[in-house]
Amino acid sequence: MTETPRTALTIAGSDSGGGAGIQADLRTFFACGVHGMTAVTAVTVQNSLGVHGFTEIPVEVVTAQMRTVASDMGVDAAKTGMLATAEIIRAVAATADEIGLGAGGESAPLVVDPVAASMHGDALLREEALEAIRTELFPRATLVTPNLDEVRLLTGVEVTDADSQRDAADALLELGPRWALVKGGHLDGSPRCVDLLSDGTHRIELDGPRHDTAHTHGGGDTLAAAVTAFLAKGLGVGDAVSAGKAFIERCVAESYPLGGGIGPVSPFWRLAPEGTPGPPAS
Ligand code: PXL
Repeated sequence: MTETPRTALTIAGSDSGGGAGIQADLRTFFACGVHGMTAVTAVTVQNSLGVHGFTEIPVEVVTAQMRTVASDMGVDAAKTGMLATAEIIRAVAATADEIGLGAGGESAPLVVDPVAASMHGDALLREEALEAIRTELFPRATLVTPNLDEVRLLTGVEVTDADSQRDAADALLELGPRWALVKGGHLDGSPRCVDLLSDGTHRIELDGPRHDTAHTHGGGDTLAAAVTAFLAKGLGVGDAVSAGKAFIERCVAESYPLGGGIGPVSPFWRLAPEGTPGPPAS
């Protein structure tokens, strides 16, 4: 018998292709050494070429998953990903308060990754649900981690440079989260990827290399999940985001082609630094 590890809960959608959503979160939690638990919100039908559709899980089943793991196993940190509908968002927010997640609850940090669409541009959120993310979820978040498209949808700020990145962080913080991370990875033309983490008082610039790869499926989920894992292990937000950024950089550098479209980022390196044993895949 060994010691019980820290626990992390992801409240998110399933990606049948295994590279994003719940599947990315679980493999990241595992690679970062925490026990992963899930509240599935929706099941997508997708492969590397795109999302063919999704079905949401009945709202009472989503909240029951949250309550059931929290009451028995405990949650050291949680994250939200694809939440699909305003009804699910409202129920997740209320249940987060009830089980002690995020600012409205008592103790466990809550990372909100406001997933709106896949990399192919396929919607993962019903249109009326954006407002519920703003009003129900953001005020409860310890940290929000939108990509630049989600920043624009949520705040109207178009991030094109360092100044607008700061404006975006301020606009996100006005919606109520304790911290906002504005990622710079998608700023075209820059050889570096400078992310901005702010709580309104502290502005921390996180600088890293930008890897040119087409295979970045699940990148946002993997970063948010790694930060959640490090928060579960007891790091503060600044340290957890720095550790998460170091983790995702390597996952992007080691992403792989799979199928005919966008392949996933990969946490394999963390488990088998010398290369995965066994015969090559093809
Ligand atoms: O990467 C965002 C994301 C989150 N959750 C699910 C997804 C995707 C992207 O495709 O499918 C279920």
